[in-house]
Amino acid sequence: NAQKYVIGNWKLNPATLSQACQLASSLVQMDKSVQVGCVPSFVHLSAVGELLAESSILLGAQDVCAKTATTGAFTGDVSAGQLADIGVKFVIIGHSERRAYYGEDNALFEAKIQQAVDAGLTVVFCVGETKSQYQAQQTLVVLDEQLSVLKSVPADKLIVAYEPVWAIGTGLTPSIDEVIGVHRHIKQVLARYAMPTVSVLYGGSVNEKNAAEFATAFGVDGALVGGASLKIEAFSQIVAAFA
Ligand code: G2H
Repeated sequence: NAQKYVIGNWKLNPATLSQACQLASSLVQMDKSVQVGCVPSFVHLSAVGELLAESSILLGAQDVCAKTATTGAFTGDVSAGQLADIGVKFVIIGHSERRAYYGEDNALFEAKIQQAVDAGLTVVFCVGETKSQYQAQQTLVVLDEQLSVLKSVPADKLIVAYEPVWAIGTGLTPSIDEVIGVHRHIKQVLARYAMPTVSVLYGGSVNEKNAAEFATAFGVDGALVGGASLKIEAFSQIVAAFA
Protein backbone atom coordinates (compact mmCIF):
# COMPACT_ATOMS: atom_id res chain seq x y z
CA ASN A 1 0.00 0.00 0.00
CA ALA A 2 1.12 3.55 -0.75
CA GLN A 3 2.16 5.78 2.15
CA LYS A 4 -0.11 8.69 3.04
CA TYR A 5 1.08 12.31 3.04
CA VAL A 6 -0.45 15.68 3.73
CA ILE A 7 1.84 18.37 2.35
CA GLY A 8 1.45 22.11 2.84
CA ASN A 9 2.70 24.09 -0.16
CA TRP A 10 3.10 27.62 1.20
CA LYS A 11 3.85 29.04 -2.28
CA LEU A 12 4.95 32.71 -2.04
CA ASN A 13 3.67 33.02 1.55
CA PRO A 14 3.81 34.29 4.23
CA ALA A 15 5.09 37.85 3.93
CA THR A 16 7.63 37.71 6.76
CA LEU A 17 10.14 35.32 8.25
CA SER A 18 8.56 35.67 11.67
CA GLN A 19 5.15 34.63 10.31
CA ALA A 20 6.75 31.59 8.65
CA CYS A 21 8.42 30.64 11.94
CA GLN A 22 5.14 31.07 13.81
CA LEU A 23 3.37 28.77 11.37
CA ALA A 24 6.19 26.21 11.60
CA SER A 25 6.06 26.26 15.42
CA SER A 26 2.35 25.60 15.43
CA LEU A 27 2.87 22.72 12.98
CA VAL A 28 5.29 21.14 15.44
CA GLN A 29 2.63 21.35 18.18
CA MET A 30 -0.04 19.85 15.96
CA ASP A 31 -1.14 16.23 16.30
CA LYS A 32 0.35 14.39 13.32
CA SER A 33 -1.03 10.92 12.84
CA VAL A 34 -0.12 10.97 9.15
CA GLN A 35 3.18 11.97 7.48
CA VAL A 36 3.14 15.76 7.17
CA GLY A 37 5.30 17.84 4.84
CA CYS A 38 5.86 21.57 4.78
CA VAL A 39 7.14 23.59 1.80
CA PRO A 40 8.15 27.16 2.64
CA SER A 41 9.72 29.62 0.19
CA PHE A 42 13.51 29.45 -0.26
CA VAL A 43 14.30 32.37 2.05
CA HIS A 44 12.39 30.75 4.92
CA LEU A 45 13.70 27.20 4.46
CA SER A 46 16.63 27.26 6.88
CA ALA A 47 14.80 28.87 9.76
CA VAL A 48 11.72 26.70 9.32
CA GLY A 49 13.94 23.62 8.97
CA GLU A 50 15.56 24.35 12.33
CA LEU A 51 12.16 24.65 14.00
CA LEU A 52 11.06 21.33 12.46
CA ALA A 53 14.33 19.54 13.13
CA GLU A 54 13.14 17.49 16.12
CA SER A 55 9.71 16.80 14.63
CA SER A 56 8.52 14.16 12.16
CA ILE A 57 7.56 16.83 9.61
CA LEU A 58 9.34 16.58 6.26
CA LEU A 59 10.82 19.79 4.87
CA GLY A 60 10.32 20.43 1.15
CA ALA A 61 11.39 23.04 -1.41
CA GLN A 62 9.27 24.60 -4.16
CA ASP A 63 11.86 24.45 -6.94
CA VAL A 64 15.38 23.26 -7.77
CA CYS A 65 18.20 24.10 -10.17
CA ALA A 66 18.02 22.12 -13.43
CA LYS A 67 21.69 22.61 -14.31
CA THR A 68 23.61 21.06 -11.45
CA ALA A 69 23.02 19.19 -8.21
CA THR A 70 26.04 20.84 -6.60
CA THR A 71 27.53 24.31 -7.22
CA GLY A 72 28.40 26.53 -10.16
CA ALA A 73 27.82 29.78 -12.03
CA PHE A 74 24.01 29.71 -12.12
CA THR A 75 22.89 33.08 -10.77
CA GLY A 76 19.61 32.98 -8.88
CA ASP A 77 19.40 29.21 -8.64
CA VAL A 78 19.40 26.86 -5.65
CA SER A 79 20.81 23.36 -6.09
CA ALA A 80 19.44 20.04 -4.87
CA GLY A 81 22.71 19.47 -3.00
CA GLN A 82 22.35 22.79 -1.14
CA LEU A 83 18.79 21.86 -0.26
CA ALA A 84 19.74 18.39 0.97
CA ASP A 85 22.54 19.92 3.04
CA ILE A 86 20.09 22.01 5.10
CA GLY A 87 17.71 19.10 5.69
CA VAL A 88 15.32 19.39 2.77
CA LYS A 89 13.86 15.97 1.92
CA PHE A 90 11.74 16.62 -1.16
CA VAL A 91 11.12 19.13 -3.92
CA ILE A 92 7.96 20.02 -5.86
CA ILE A 93 8.47 19.80 -9.64
CA GLY A 94 5.91 20.28 -12.41
CA HIS A 95 3.52 22.50 -10.45
CA SER A 96 0.97 24.10 -12.78
CA GLU A 97 2.03 27.58 -11.64
CA ARG A 98 5.54 26.82 -12.95
CA ARG A 99 4.04 25.45 -16.17
CA ALA A 100 1.70 28.42 -16.66
CA TYR A 101 3.69 31.45 -15.43
CA TYR A 102 7.26 30.40 -16.25
CA GLY A 103 6.74 28.25 -19.33
CA GLU A 104 8.33 25.19 -17.74
CA ASP A 105 8.03 22.02 -19.82
CA ASN A 106 8.84 18.31 -19.81
CA ALA A 107 12.47 18.80 -20.85
CA LEU A 108 13.07 21.16 -17.94
CA PHE A 109 11.20 18.89 -15.52
CA GLU A 110 13.35 15.93 -16.58
CA ALA A 111 16.50 17.95 -15.88
CA LYS A 112 15.23 19.11 -12.48
CA ILE A 113 14.14 15.59 -11.56
CA GLN A 114 17.60 14.29 -12.45
CA GLN A 115 19.34 16.83 -10.20
CA ALA A 116 16.93 16.17 -7.33
CA VAL A 117 17.40 12.41 -7.56
CA ASP A 118 21.19 12.82 -7.81
CA ALA A 119 21.17 14.68 -4.49
CA GLY A 120 18.92 12.07 -2.85
CA LEU A 121 15.80 14.24 -2.73
CA THR A 122 12.31 12.86 -3.25
CA VAL A 123 10.34 14.43 -6.12
CA VAL A 124 6.73 15.49 -5.64
CA PHE A 125 5.68 15.66 -9.29
CA CYS A 126 2.49 17.56 -10.11
CA VAL A 127 0.25 16.77 -13.05
CA GLY A 128 -3.14 18.11 -14.08
CA GLU A 129 -5.28 19.29 -16.96
CA THR A 130 -6.43 22.84 -17.69
CA LYS A 131 -10.07 23.82 -17.83
CA SER A 132 -10.22 23.68 -21.63
CA GLN A 133 -8.51 20.26 -21.66
CA TYR A 134 -11.02 19.08 -19.04
CA GLN A 135 -13.95 20.38 -21.07
CA ALA A 136 -12.56 18.70 -24.20
CA GLN A 137 -12.30 15.43 -22.22
CA GLN A 138 -8.55 15.34 -22.79
CA THR A 139 -7.64 14.80 -19.14
CA LEU A 140 -6.16 11.31 -19.42
CA VAL A 141 -4.24 12.06 -22.61
CA VAL A 142 -2.73 15.17 -21.00
CA LEU A 143 -1.79 13.25 -17.87
CA ASP A 144 -0.12 10.46 -19.87
CA GLU A 145 2.07 13.02 -21.59
CA GLN A 146 2.95 14.73 -18.31
CA LEU A 147 3.65 11.43 -16.53
CA SER A 148 6.00 10.26 -19.29
CA VAL A 149 8.93 12.16 -17.70
CA LEU A 150 8.77 9.82 -14.70
CA LYS A 151 9.73 6.60 -16.49
CA SER A 152 13.20 6.33 -15.01
CA VAL A 153 12.71 7.95 -11.60
CA PRO A 154 13.44 5.55 -8.71
CA ALA A 155 10.03 4.64 -7.27
CA ASP A 156 11.14 5.18 -3.68
CA LYS A 157 12.03 8.81 -4.55
CA LEU A 158 8.70 9.75 -6.10
CA ILE A 159 5.32 11.07 -5.04
CA VAL A 160 2.76 12.17 -7.66
CA ALA A 161 0.17 14.88 -7.07
CA TYR A 162 -2.90 15.20 -9.27
CA GLU A 163 -3.90 18.86 -9.38
CA PRO A 164 -6.53 19.81 -11.95
CA VAL A 165 -5.42 23.32 -12.92
CA TRP A 166 -8.98 24.65 -12.89
CA ALA A 167 -9.32 23.56 -9.24
CA ILE A 168 -6.21 25.32 -7.94
CA GLY A 169 -7.01 28.20 -5.63
CA THR A 170 -10.47 28.54 -7.19
CA GLY A 171 -12.64 26.75 -4.65
CA LEU A 172 -13.80 24.44 -7.47
CA THR A 173 -13.09 20.72 -7.21
CA PRO A 174 -13.83 17.72 -9.42
CA SER A 175 -16.41 15.24 -8.18
CA ILE A 176 -15.12 12.43 -6.00
CA ASP A 177 -15.91 9.94 -8.76
CA GLU A 178 -13.82 11.96 -11.21
CA VAL A 179 -10.92 12.05 -8.72
CA ILE A 180 -11.16 8.31 -8.12
CA GLY A 181 -11.15 7.64 -11.87
CA VAL A 182 -8.15 9.85 -12.54
CA HIS A 183 -6.18 8.40 -9.60
CA ARG A 184 -6.94 4.89 -10.87
CA HIS A 185 -5.58 5.89 -14.28
CA ILE A 186 -2.43 7.48 -12.81
CA LYS A 187 -1.80 4.34 -10.77
CA GLN A 188 -2.18 2.19 -13.89
CA VAL A 189 0.44 4.33 -15.68
CA LEU A 190 2.76 4.12 -12.67
CA ALA A 191 2.27 0.35 -12.56
CA ARG A 192 3.36 0.20 -16.21
CA TYR A 193 6.51 2.08 -15.11
CA ALA A 194 7.00 -0.63 -12.44
CA MET A 195 6.15 1.77 -9.59
CA PRO A 196 2.88 0.38 -8.26
CA THR A 197 3.30 1.69 -4.70
CA VAL A 198 4.08 5.36 -5.46
CA SER A 199 1.72 7.64 -3.49
CA VAL A 200 -0.72 9.71 -5.53
CA LEU A 201 -1.96 12.83 -3.73
CA TYR A 202 -4.86 15.07 -4.67
CA GLY A 203 -4.36 18.84 -4.79
CA GLY A 204 -6.53 21.81 -5.69
CA SER A 205 -8.70 23.71 -3.22
CA VAL A 206 -8.46 21.06 -0.50
CA ASN A 207 -9.86 22.56 2.69
CA GLU A 208 -11.09 21.51 6.12
CA LYS A 209 -14.62 21.00 4.76
CA ASN A 210 -13.89 18.75 1.77
CA ALA A 211 -10.82 16.90 3.13
CA ALA A 212 -12.78 14.02 4.65
CA GLU A 213 -14.39 13.21 1.31
CA PHE A 214 -11.05 13.16 -0.50
CA ALA A 215 -9.50 11.15 2.33
CA THR A 216 -11.96 8.31 1.88
CA ALA A 217 -11.72 8.29 -1.94
CA PHE A 218 -10.17 5.10 -3.25
CA GLY A 219 -6.65 5.68 -4.58
CA VAL A 220 -6.17 9.08 -2.92
CA ASP A 221 -3.04 8.74 -0.77
CA GLY A 222 -3.07 12.22 0.73
CA ALA A 223 -3.25 15.87 -0.21
CA LEU A 224 -1.13 18.72 -1.49
CA VAL A 225 -2.64 21.76 0.18
CA GLY A 226 -2.01 25.37 -0.80
CA GLY A 227 -4.16 28.14 0.68
CA ALA A 228 -5.54 26.07 3.57
CA SER A 229 -2.03 25.09 4.71
CA LEU A 230 -1.43 28.69 5.83
CA LYS A 231 -4.17 28.45 8.48
CA ILE A 232 -3.13 26.05 11.20
CA GLU A 233 -6.70 25.26 12.29
CA ALA A 234 -7.74 24.31 8.76
CA PHE A 235 -4.52 22.42 8.06
CA SER A 236 -4.69 20.36 11.26
CA GLN A 237 -8.26 19.35 10.40
CA ILE A 238 -7.10 18.27 6.94
CA VAL A 239 -4.25 16.25 8.47
CA ALA A 240 -6.71 14.61 10.90
CA ALA A 241 -9.03 13.72 8.00
CA PHE A 242 -6.26 11.73 6.30
CA ALA A 243 -5.04 10.00 9.49
C1 G2H B 1 -2.66 23.50 -5.71
C2 G2H B 1 -2.74 23.64 -4.23
C3 G2H B 1 -1.39 23.32 -3.63
P1 G2H B 1 -4.63 25.29 -3.37
O1 G2H B 1 -1.66 24.35 -6.23
O2 G2H B 1 -0.37 22.95 -4.51
O3 G2H B 1 -3.12 24.95 -3.91
O4 G2H B 1 -4.91 24.30 -2.27
O5 G2H B 1 -4.56 26.71 -2.85
O6 G2H B 1 -5.58 25.14 -4.50
